[in-house]
Amino acid sequence: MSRLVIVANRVPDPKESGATAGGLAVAMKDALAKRDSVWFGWSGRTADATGTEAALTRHGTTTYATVDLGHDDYKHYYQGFSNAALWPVLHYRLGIARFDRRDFAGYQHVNTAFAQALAPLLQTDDVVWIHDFHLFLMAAELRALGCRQRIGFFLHVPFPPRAVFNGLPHAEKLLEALVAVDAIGVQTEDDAENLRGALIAIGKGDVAIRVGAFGIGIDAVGFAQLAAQRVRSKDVVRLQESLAGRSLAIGVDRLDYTKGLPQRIAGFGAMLERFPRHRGKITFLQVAPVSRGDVAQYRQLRRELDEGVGRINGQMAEPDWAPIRYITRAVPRPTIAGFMRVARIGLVTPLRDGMNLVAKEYVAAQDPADPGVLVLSRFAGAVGELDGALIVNPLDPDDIAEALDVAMDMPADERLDRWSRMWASVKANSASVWCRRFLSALEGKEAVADAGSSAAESKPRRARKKAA
Ligand code: ADQ
Repeated sequence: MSRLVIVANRVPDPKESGATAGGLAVAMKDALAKRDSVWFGWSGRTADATGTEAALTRHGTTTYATVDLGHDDYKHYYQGFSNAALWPVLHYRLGIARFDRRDFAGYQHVNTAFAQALAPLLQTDDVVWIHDFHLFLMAAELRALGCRQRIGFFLHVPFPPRAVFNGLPHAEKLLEALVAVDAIGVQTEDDAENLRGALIAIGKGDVAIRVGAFGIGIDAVGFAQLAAQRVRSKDVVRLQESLAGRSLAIGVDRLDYTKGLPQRIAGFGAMLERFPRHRGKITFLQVAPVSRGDVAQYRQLRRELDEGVGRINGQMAEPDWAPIRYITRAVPRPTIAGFMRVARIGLVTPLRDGMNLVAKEYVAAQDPADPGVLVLSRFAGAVGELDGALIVNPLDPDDIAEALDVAMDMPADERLDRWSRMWASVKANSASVWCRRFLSALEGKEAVADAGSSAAESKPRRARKKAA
């Protein structure tokens, strides 16, 4: 079997595996275990200049190949173009994006340097899978160095309509670089349509047909087991005792302006205002560790949340009850799984999200005998797979308030019915299924449009309709 070469901005810590690891490392676990592989990317450290020669360490069947980022590149490629320009634009937030030509130059420089460091490590029949928005240009840079391997690109975040994306200076350069990619994956059919539209508009219809929707999943069974085990752990028992019989609502996010946190806090406050019978009956725990704290928009968000939480707690709290508990420290993943299991309500209300794995993790964490209710944003990619959730507009605190009221009163049989549908879907679209589907398209075993998850899901649905 050919080697799999994964390229991502960050390389995971090889010591963190299985249930404790997060995100991409979990999603790639099966594929990595089965074949010889290389994981290439930034070491997480900065140096005087970005390295063009990777440091190698081997763990099991995987070689971890990392380069340091130069201080200037950290500023322009990472903080600048990736996080302050591309991230907001891809999340439909053109208005808060910040552009600087030096940032784009840094972005180009790092994509080139990464290609230079990776090219000498590649073998003829390797399959290269590049991840996410930091590395739009890298496939083209590899081709320029003569690399002929099959190259895939997966975008974990949304792709907005063309009119929004084109507001980004150099938008066309990013699209043109995708000519070098054999299979392009995005999370949902909407993202795929948007990206195809943008490519067709610049005369790249031949590239547009390489775009497919591959919704990412989680290690559903693994996360369910983790939650079931951790429910008896000291931290979870302590949390439960502190609730003194009250219901728990939980939110778990990186502290990011795409996650809709101020609106969620306002929605919780509106629920207590409009439905006062729930006062003193529910506690909302929001875990939101600071991320990208050195980017200006993130510092402002933090202040806004501190104020919002303070205001609601100040107005509503009783001597023996505070409505909101808000933690900006990191909480270990197994503990989060246990917290999710005891939470009657999972609040997942991003303003825009590629997929949102927290929604799926909340479903997986539930006790099948007494599952909780998921309140989910209509703008999360996960909404297409989780039709048992209470779907809300995350921009409307009153809509969130009404969903919370419904969730608080939902009878057990309805909770079970909604959860069972969602659990079946989360299990069926697991991380390993996602990985297999994308690799099957990338390795040319299936056309991209057929291998995509949305295509795979809609086929049986159409068939069922016909039979009926
Ligand atoms: P993220 O924006 O990071 O990911 P998400 O998918 O929700 O968003 O979470 C990734 C992981 O981080 C989850 O496994 C979650 O449990 C963990 N996590 C988040 N907050 C945490 C916290 N407070 N404490 C501990 N763990 C926490 C990007 C895209 C998403 C897309 C994913 C995967 O923005 O849309 O779903 O990639 O493709």
